[in-house]
Amino acid sequence: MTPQDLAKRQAAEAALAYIEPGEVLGVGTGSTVNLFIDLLAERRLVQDIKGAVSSSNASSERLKKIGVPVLDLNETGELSIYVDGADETNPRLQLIKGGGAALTREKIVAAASRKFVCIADQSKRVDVLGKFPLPVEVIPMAQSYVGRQLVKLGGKPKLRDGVITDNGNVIIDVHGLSITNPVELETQINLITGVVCVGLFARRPADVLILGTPNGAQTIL
Ligand code: ABF
Repeated sequence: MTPQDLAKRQAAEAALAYIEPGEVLGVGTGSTVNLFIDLLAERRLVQDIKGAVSSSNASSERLKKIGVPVLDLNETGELSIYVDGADETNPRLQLIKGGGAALTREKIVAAASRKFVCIADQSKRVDVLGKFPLPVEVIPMAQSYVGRQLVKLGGKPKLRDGVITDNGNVIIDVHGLSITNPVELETQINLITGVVCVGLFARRPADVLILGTPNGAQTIL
């Protein structure tokens, strides 16, 4: 395992403590979450959870493989916790997410969860969001129009080649941003016609951040 993978596993392991037995779990997407899912099986915790609401087809498949029932958010109602990764986090636990193209369902499940536990290796920690290109999910017919509006907001938009999301849309990655007011920018991009979802989790940041290092994990509230 590389030091970064070790750090991710440390964060994933620390997140196990937040599982509430008998509850439905919200489960995100990405390699850190994959380690979390694998640990559910390794530590024989599958029987402790009633089921999971997943943020992507990839995570759904991985959960089914270890015997966790994948449930429909419309049937479960509010969830106790949502465990997911991030591409960047600032000191206020505001995140950039969407590197895995699952941002829309991730944001939906996070919104429907009482506690969002973000698990990430320490390399994701930044002072100012934006070095990681900001993912925006867009209705295909609007990609050029949305691109022009993102330029007006100071970004350098680039269509993510060869990617269609689980919802059938495209992703525009916005480069060159230094996001000093994440809530304002999230609102501005949300208002652009044709935008489905922006990968800024600032209006609803993480409630707990578990930052993994190769030697352990630091929990930030
Ligand atoms: C997911 O976690 C995405 O929003 C984000 O891109 C990803 C981070 O990936 P990894 O855990 O593989 O670093 O929720």
